[in-house]
Amino acid sequence: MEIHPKRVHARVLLTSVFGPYAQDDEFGSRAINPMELYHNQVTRAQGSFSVRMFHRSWGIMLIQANISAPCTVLDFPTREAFVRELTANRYDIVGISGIIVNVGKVKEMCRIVREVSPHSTVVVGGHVAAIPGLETMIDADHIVRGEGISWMRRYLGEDDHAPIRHPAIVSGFKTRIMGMRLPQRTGGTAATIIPSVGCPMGCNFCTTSAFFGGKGKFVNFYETGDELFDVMCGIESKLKVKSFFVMDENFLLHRKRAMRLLERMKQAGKSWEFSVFSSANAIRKYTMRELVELGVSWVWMGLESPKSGYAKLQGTDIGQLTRELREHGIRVQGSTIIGLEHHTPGNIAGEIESAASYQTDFHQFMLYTPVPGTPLYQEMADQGRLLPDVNLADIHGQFKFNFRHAAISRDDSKTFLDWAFWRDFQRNGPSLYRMCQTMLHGWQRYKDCSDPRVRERFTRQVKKLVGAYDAMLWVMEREFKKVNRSVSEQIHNLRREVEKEFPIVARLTASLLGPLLLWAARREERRLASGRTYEPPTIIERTNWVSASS
Ligand code: B12
Ligand code: SF4
Repeated sequence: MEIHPKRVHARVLLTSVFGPYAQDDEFGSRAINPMELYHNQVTRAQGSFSVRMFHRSWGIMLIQANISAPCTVLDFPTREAFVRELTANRYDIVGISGIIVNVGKVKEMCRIVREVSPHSTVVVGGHVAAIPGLETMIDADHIVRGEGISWMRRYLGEDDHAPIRHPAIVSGFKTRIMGMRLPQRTGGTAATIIPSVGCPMGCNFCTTSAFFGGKGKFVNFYETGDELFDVMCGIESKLKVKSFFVMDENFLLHRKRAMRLLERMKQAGKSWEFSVFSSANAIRKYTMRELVELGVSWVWMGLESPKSGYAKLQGTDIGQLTRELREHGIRVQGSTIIGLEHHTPGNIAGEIESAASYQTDFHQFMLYTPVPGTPLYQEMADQGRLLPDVNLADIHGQFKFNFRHAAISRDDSKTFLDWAFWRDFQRNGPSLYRMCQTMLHGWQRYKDCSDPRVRERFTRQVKKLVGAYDAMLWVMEREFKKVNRSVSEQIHNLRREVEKEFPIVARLTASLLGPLLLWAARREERRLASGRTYEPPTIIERTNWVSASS
């Protein structure tokens, strides 16, 4: 492979695509695609109860941490900030990270580099690279498919097999709930850990699996539980966290690694907690006790559909699994696909109803979507079922079908998707309420647990429940009467249960903080109704920079 002539002395700029994001524009921004995970695809129908926060662009942060060249990460720039950075510093390499929906922005950024920094080598990476024929659509020198750390190390003449250094990443920032910005306390937000990329299960629609090799393949950054434990200890002491968002498509699938991590945690008395992604069959490899001891407190699980034939669901009673997890204090985020091949206008309402009946804490709904680079895309292309003229910016599963479905029209696909989000909210109440319910169950079950690490974890959680969360319940109980009176009564009962456990503190916070939150939530509803959106700030971080200026 070609190596950059300046090797590790090359000056590198790594950038995400430019904003603003939550508005329709000619570069592919879409109002329905804000840079907010939950509000984009999970709690978007929940109004002021939606959980809103931003996440950094972890791919480029990881690359930056693993090269010794002078490097700037520019996250969430505006076009002006991008031009300013390019002209203020002479960059040898400009690396642009994007996903498929952002191809229009990637194209524009390549154009800008050629115009204002013509000596720079342009490298494009991230999921946008999965678009067939991308080289004819954008003006880049290198398009990198798959894992980027090893590519960048090779390009700079560094050892691409060197151990991966994990940056200390605060998982989310500028969190906003019920119209209030939560304070960003040190250690108050989980750290992101990325043990691997890709997933060996290879479901036909899955873009993350396909991008890193597909079925049977994935790239492990940390092979063993010992390595992971050491990385987490480092991050625990840097960020003062006990909670980790484990960004690994199927963390629990690697049982040996997880169990070794647990062993080390027990030896060191670590009361950590983990938010993980996992398939149902991987969860089933563990007993509830093992999951609880490991600190799994939130699990994102693909449910797809009761009638789908995906291997990861086989032999699992999803309703029972969800109930069981929640009873053990593990919050469940389900993910259901709308518009699978067997769906019809006649059966889709029933499928949505059964998804909502699982009563997960959070529920993501996505349209069945052939995304370029996946086996499903190829299949649809071979069958001539891809719809022509669908803008790449609209192929992401939160808008309308990009293929001809046997029974459901493109316009109806959006109606069903929107209905699914609404029905889950209206039937089960705000996710914040459901989460409180799970937290209380966990605490009631484990407050006297023989393992002090587990006791400590649930005590930590319940402190939040007794404080601000109880005040939120007070507001939700009032506001939800308008949506579903019976859910409002259930919220009332939960509040009574919390107050029974903690009579003085809970009542006090609800009565002091509740009215303020109610006012803020109503103000937020008015703002949202008038079209208010939120954008992440531009962030600039430099590494190895002293040597760059000398
Ligand atoms: C965090 C996240 C977000 C964050 C945004 C973070 C950000 N600052 O951009 C939020 C929640 C806001 C978000 C939003 C959306 N997301 Co998103 N997101 C993710 C998620 C869960 C993790 C990304 C991540 O950090 N992975 C770990 C890092 C290490 O991997 P990586 O980013 O792929 O980076 C590696 C390589 O790609 C490569 N690389 C990356 N950049 C570069 C740059 C260069 C120069 C080089 C050489 C290499 C390189 O090297 C890295 C290390 O190996 C992924 C799923 C996943 N598991 O990856 C989806 C994912 C990226 N999102 C996706 C989508 C579709 C969306 C949305 C459209 C929402 C939706 N409808 O689904 C919006 C778009 C928002 C917008 N306006 O741009 C899809 C992309 C599909 C595709 N093929 O393009 C993914 C893959 C999820 C999925 N399976 O559908 N997302
Ligand atoms: S189990 Fe999940 S992450 Fe793995 S291939 Fe299937 S959809 Fe993708």
